[in-house]
Amino acid sequence: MTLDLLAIRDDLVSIAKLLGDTIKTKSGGVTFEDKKNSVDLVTEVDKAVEALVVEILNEKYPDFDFLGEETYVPGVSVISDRPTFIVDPIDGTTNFIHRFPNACISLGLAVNKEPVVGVIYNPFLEQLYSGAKGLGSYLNGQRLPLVPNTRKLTLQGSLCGIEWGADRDNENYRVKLSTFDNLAKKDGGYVHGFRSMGSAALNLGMVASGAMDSYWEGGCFAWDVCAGWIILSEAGGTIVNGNPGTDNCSLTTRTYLAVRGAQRQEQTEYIRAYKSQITGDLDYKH
Ligand code: 2AM
Ligand code: CA
Ligand code: CA
Ligand code: CA
Repeated sequence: MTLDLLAIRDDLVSIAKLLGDTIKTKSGGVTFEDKKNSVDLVTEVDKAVEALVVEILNEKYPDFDFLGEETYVPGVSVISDRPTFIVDPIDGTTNFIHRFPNACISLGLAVNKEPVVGVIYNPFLEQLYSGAKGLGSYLNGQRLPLVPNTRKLTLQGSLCGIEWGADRDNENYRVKLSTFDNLAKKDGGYVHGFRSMGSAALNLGMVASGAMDSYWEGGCFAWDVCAGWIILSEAGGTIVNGNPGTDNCSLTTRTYLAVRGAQRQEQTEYIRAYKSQITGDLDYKH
């Protein structure tokens, strides 16, 4: 089956804009419930937006599979080799609840379990990231990366995206904190700083644009990374397994290290240096 990736991308852009407006409209005084614990939150808007995405995509692409955060059934939902839309209706729900304007809808398409189209839209700041395999990636129509990669990519002096995650009472969290501590210190590389913006998808967009040099995360699901993955790779960036000693990653990986576009050798060295500071495996299971 040959897919028209450009047409699919444009359809996803229309959906993202339409439902992005819905997300923005409903952002005042929204009520939320706990999902897994008191910092893993979900709102009616997350669920309603996912239902609308399913309805629109089913109509236009009845033969494609679908995987979304709010309809995911652990142990039942799997990603097949068939064309599969992989959707996070709101990425950055905590931001959405707090009205911190860094939340988005993230719409991806994977074929043979590989991301091939991605659209990420932050309706609060009107940032639209899009990308399709072999066709480049864009932020509001501007080709990514936004500036040529003339600044050398090195761990020392880099700006690193991080998130705290919703699991804060286990070994993974201690690995995260001690790794941040290492990276902040001289022998670990003296990074310029850390940024924790609260949306995995938008973090990948920022690494794609060159606004951040890297983003390391444990606990991701396919819907957190599918769209951002293709946007990043079309911008010359790369994404690998974020555990020490393991580089290959797929949409079922839970821990990632994404780095911006740069010479291949610089990327390889950055990944090696970053991983040498990680103090253990972020052992998240599906
Ligand atoms: P969400 O808003 O769709 O739930 C914020 O820390 C970022 O991490 C968001 O992209 C959030 O997605 C995602 N996230 C949620 N739970 C997580 C977890 N347990 N581990 C890692 N990331 C998580
Ligand atoms: Ca969530
Ligand atoms: Ca998410
Ligand atoms: Ca979500």
